[in-house]
Amino acid sequence: MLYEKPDALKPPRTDILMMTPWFAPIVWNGTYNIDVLTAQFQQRDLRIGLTVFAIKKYTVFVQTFIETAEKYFMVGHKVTYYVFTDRVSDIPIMELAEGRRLMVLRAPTYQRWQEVSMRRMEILRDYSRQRFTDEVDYLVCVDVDMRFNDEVGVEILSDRFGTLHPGMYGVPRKIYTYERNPQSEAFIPLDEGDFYYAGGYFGGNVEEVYKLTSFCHNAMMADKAKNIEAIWHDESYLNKYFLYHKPTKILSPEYLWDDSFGIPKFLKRRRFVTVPKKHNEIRN
Ligand code: UD2
Repeated sequence: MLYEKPDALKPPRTDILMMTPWFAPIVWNGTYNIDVLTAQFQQRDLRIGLTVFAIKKYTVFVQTFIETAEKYFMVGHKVTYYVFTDRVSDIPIMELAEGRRLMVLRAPTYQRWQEVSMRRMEILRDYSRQRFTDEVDYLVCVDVDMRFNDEVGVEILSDRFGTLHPGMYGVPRKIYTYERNPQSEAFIPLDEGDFYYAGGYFGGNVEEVYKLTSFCHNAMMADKAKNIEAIWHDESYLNKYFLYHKPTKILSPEYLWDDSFGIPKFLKRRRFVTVPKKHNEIRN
């Protein structure tokens, strides 16, 4: 394979942080060679699971989600879509490319949207123990009210990865909307924290996703027993987990963008973007 050699004295980009202080790469366009990475991953013949939850009215997002994933997500690799839903008959039957399959799995309905969002951790934990482990090597766990808009490939995969929140990549630590109640299991003091990670995009190998989701679910249950719910629900517990179990790779906001934030200069690609929704209508 022919490609330009890396230069030890010339970083490919200087406008963004490419590496954390604990040596986890931050994935930005222009910092990696997808052909080299793909060749490495193909040698390992890896299988990737993409999980989403479409509970109640959120089933409306599934078609666009999968259609755009077929175009951009891990093209050429073995992909299983796991769609968790309480409305199985609402999930469209869709034609998928070779090597890709769709599993529609039943999930409970919770009344409050916050509960729906948080309980994803419990369900992912259970499936990581019982099923995912036999079927896939890596899991990518995302929100459903999203569409792929550009390529997302094996550059994202790592043992344990999180994504920089599109609204908080450049702000001081004290602005991070971590849970600040010391009684909560999600509590992070003002002088701690690396990044603010988005609840809507994390993953890793099945064992690591099991540990992450297990921690988050247990922490939520411990808080529930104390009548506490963290400020940003599952996202708050995820941030707590990543503080003490640092991601081995971090995805830049290219991988989770919201066009209402505009398009800053450093953002060369918008690979996965939110689909605008009317919160009150869709959540109730
Ligand atoms: C943010 C996070 C989300 C979660 C939430 C917690 C991003 C992009 N999103 O999203 O991951 O941490 O904050 O407050 O970082 N859902 C249903 N049916 C419902 C309600 C929710 O299926 O009735 C599922 C669905 O997969 C949805 C997800 O839960 O994508 C998160 O809910 P949301 O998108 O309404 O929450 P949002 O936008 O505040």
